[in-house]
Formats: sequence, C-alpha cells, structure tokens
Amino acid sequence: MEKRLLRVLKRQPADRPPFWFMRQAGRYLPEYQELRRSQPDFLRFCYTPDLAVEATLQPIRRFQPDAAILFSDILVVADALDRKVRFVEGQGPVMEALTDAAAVGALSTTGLKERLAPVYEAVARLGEVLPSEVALIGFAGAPWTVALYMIEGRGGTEGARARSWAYAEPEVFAALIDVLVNATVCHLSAQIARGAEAVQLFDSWAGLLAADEFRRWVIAPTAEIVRRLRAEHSGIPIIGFPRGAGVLYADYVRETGVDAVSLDAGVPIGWVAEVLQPLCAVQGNLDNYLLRVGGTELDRATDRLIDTLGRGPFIFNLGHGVLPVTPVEHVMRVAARLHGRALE
Ligand code: 1CP
Repeated sequence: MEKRLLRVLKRQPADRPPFWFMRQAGRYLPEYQELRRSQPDFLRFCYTPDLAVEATLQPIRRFQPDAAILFSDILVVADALDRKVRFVEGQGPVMEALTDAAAVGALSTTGLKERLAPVYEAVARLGEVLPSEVALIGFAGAPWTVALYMIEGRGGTEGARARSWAYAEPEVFAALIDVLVNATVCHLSAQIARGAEAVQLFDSWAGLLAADEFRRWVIAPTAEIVRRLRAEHSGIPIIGFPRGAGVLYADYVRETGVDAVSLDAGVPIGWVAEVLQPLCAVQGNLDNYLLRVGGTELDRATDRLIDTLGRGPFIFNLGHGVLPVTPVEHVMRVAARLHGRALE
C-alpha cells in the first residue's frame, strides 16, 4: 500500500487524513535543544548528516506523523551562493546584503550541488532509516522569499528593500529571481535524486506582494520550477506554500500546476473546500497560536478542519510553523486525535 501522504498528493483516497507539522523539528523539542548544544553553529549543524538525520527523526518518534521533513533551512541556498549566512542566537539569519546589479551579476550556481552535498547525504540516509509508512519531504525556499532575505540581509523586516528594488529595477530583480529559479531546481532535484518523495516550496513572504508583483515574482518563477522538476522527475509531487496569498491562492494553484497547496490560517476553509480542493490537494491551516494555547478549542478546530476538508484530498497541518514556545503535549494531543480518527 502506498504511503498515506503520497496517496493524498495524487488525490487518491486514504483511511484517514495524513498529517505532519510545519517546523515539526526544532526548538520546542527538548531533545532538539540538547542536540543543538553539541553543535552551536546552526549551518554546521545542517551540514552534518548525522545531526540533520537525528533532528529529522525526533518528531517522528514522538508523534508518528505521516511525513518527515528533512532538517535543513531555506537559507542553505543563499549560503551556497556565497552570501556568507550566519545564524545569530536570538536574532535569526544574518548575511551580507545584496545591494546592486554587480552583486547580482556575480552570483553563480556553479558548484552548488557540491557545496550542499551533506544535505543530500542526510536525505539518502533518511531513506534508509525512516519507518516504511512515513514519506520523506524535501524542501526549498521559493525564489521571492530567498531573494527577500538576500536583499534585506536578515529576517524580521517587512521586505522594504526587496519590495522597493523589484519596482525600481525590475530587470536586475528578474536576473536575481532567475538565478534563484536555477538554484532551487538544482537543490530540489538533488534531494529527489537521493530519495525525497515529495517537495515543498516555502514562499513565506508571498503575502507581502501587490497582486501584479505576486504574479511576476511568485507565480511565474514557481510555474517554471514546477515545469523543470517535472521534466526531470516525472510524477514527483510538489506542494506550494505562498503564505498570505489570500484569493490569489486560486490563481497560484491554476497557474503553477502544483499538486498541493499549503494554506495559512487566514484562508476560510469553506472557500477552500469550494474553490481550491476541486483543483488540487490542500494542506494546513490550523493556527499555530491555537496549537500553542491548546485545550478544547484546539480539539474543536482540529475536528472542524477534518469535517470540512477531510473528505477531499487533505493533509492536516498548521498554517505556519510550530512556535518555539509550544508545549510538546499540545502537539501530542493533536497527533493522538488524528491517529484515532478514521473516516467513516
Ligand atoms: O537555533 C536554532 O535551532 C535555529 C532555529 C531554526 C530551525 C530549527 C532555523 C533558523 N531554521 C530551522 C529549521 C528549519 N527551517 C526547517 C526544518 C525544521 C522542520 O520543519 O522540521 C525548515 C523547513 C525551515 C524553513 C525556513 N527557514 C523558513 C520557511 C518556513 C517558515 O517558517 O516560514 C524560513 C522563512 C526560514 C528562515 C529562518 N531560519 C531560521 C529562522 C529563525 C528563520 C526565520 C527568520 C525570520 O524571518 O525571522
């Protein structure tokens, strides 16, 4: 029997909705915090296959979700493009900011696969050790979101410089997006070649863009990535996550050709059932703050999602990543509820 997650990505029925949690590995898990102490440099941690494999497996042992997501970060691509990424405690990612056309022109994807070889090694090892019913998801940041970090030089901004640059010098900006399309195809393709069974594109900052800009910098590059990945790896399921896209989720699905779309908590699920689910599989959209708070309200929201979307192709997940302050018991509680729930 094919894995539950892969069946649903092909829009085939499953005995219950598959589930996993975005950012299911990481700081809310005490065993992750302990493992991190063995390697305080976050990128080195990501580039050490033993550590990346162990961090990927930790939430699988705890919750038995239907998918494992490779432990890595979207910014390893910026690092491989020589942007000198560092992760500063309490501040997140920091890197040399891109400031002009010359810096964009100097970017090169040559050697990217070699530099990221430890990431692909972790993927291959995971294929050997994961329980047989758990699907392995590879991932990358989408070009717009990675471009934003490369231009801002850090997180926690509203993308002010990136959004201005895209209007002021669209040709230069397009050249940056082109490099990132190539880098993303290269990075995802290598993960698929080593055993990733599905891939997710995180466009975490898609919702910052005006509608026409969204078409140009989110939909068009994603469509190109989908087309090229399919040409290289026929049948590979692709999940897109244009967080904050609002009604543009529908155009994103129609025009990119993704197999599934991951929904933030702001999308009304009645609209999802009516408009998106006939087009593709849907994933999400439990509010990560409700997971943090827990209680019967969390149970109710879990049930409501399954009652509304569970009969179509649906992957239970959050609207955004598990927050570091989330009590592990709350994640356990949702997982137990989902395991106990077969569709009648
Ligand atoms: O100290 C630490 O341990 C670092 C914290 C951390 C972790 C655990 C970072 C820094 N990245 C990660 C792992 C990570 N990042 C994973 C694998 C874990 C899992 O899913 O189980 C994944 C899928 C990501 C993806 C990622 N990184 C995204 C897209 C998803 C999202 O949350 O929107 C983004 C935007 C990042 C950038 C990033 N990396 C780390 C931080 C703190 C941030 C956010 C920076 C910001 O904008 O404030």
